[in-house]
Amino acid sequence: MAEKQVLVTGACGEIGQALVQSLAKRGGYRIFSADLAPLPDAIASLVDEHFQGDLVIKAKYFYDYDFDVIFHLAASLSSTAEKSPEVAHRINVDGTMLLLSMAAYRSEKYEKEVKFLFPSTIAVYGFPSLKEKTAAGQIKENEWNNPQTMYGCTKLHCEKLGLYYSSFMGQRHLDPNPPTMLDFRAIRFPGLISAFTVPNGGTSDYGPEMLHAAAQFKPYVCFVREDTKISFMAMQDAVKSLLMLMDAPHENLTYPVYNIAAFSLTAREFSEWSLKSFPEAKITFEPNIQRQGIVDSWPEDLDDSMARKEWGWKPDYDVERFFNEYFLPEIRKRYE
Ligand code: AKB
Repeated sequence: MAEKQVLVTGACGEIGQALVQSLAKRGGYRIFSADLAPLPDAIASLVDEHFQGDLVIKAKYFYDYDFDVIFHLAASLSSTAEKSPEVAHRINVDGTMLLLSMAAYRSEKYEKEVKFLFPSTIAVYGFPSLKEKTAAGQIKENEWNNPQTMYGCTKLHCEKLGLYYSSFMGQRHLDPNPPTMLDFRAIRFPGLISAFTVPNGGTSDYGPEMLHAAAQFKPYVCFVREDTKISFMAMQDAVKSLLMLMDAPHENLTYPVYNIAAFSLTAREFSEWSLKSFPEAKITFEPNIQRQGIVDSWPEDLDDSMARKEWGWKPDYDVERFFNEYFLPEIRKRYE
């Protein structure tokens, strides 16, 4: 069977590196990548061609390529985006628009299915206060879509653009013989944790930062309150979900934007797990008002029943398995 051509933007980021490794392990793909940075050693040999530079400028080159699948991971994350909202808008929205219109054009012109996988986020949700957040508990995809960050606004907007290009452009859904269109699918990710990479620029970063610091016996000052609670997931589960959604039959997907969830933890519980595993760890809490505000607007937990029902989603790692079978053994090896 011919190899599928896959483009991964943001390939040097945390999800990007883990995804490229999983695609290479699966086999059957020619992998193209794009990122501002050069490819790290961990994935350099797995990629056929790397486009290094600003995606908004590079996107025009992709018209000459025949991608079957695009994983558009490049984005400015929540904390970085609050520092320069206009720059984040350019990266997150302009970059996505250019890729979507390229993929839609190629789909239609060559009557070919192009799958477009988009990582969205819990930042598309927004609660006016902690009272509503705590009362809401697990929330569904269509609830509380009131983002309070530039990152959340741009991700929610891009979800809608993806739906426009895949379903409605030119009102073609009304056409009795609609032309082939790109196939847009999105997952709203919780905070992700990898034992191999450390996050940068996000606000859920306190979880993984604390654990990586504890494993190196470095003191860690946590930038949110101890009672802060949001949803988290192992990086392997995040990558698994992207591959599962890529493989899911189109007709099973009623609305292609899905929550997924694995476990929900407070910052205090993170510190307890850290201290249990690394008793010398030194963790203190000094909330930063802006970053605290961001996570206070995000849900404590997500209802992922649509993903479970429509494409069989189920995480491999609950909190116990995450720590005992993945994170702690790997992190000990890494920092030993
Ligand atoms: C962030 O903190 O910005 C991201 C996210 C939750 O989408 N990790």
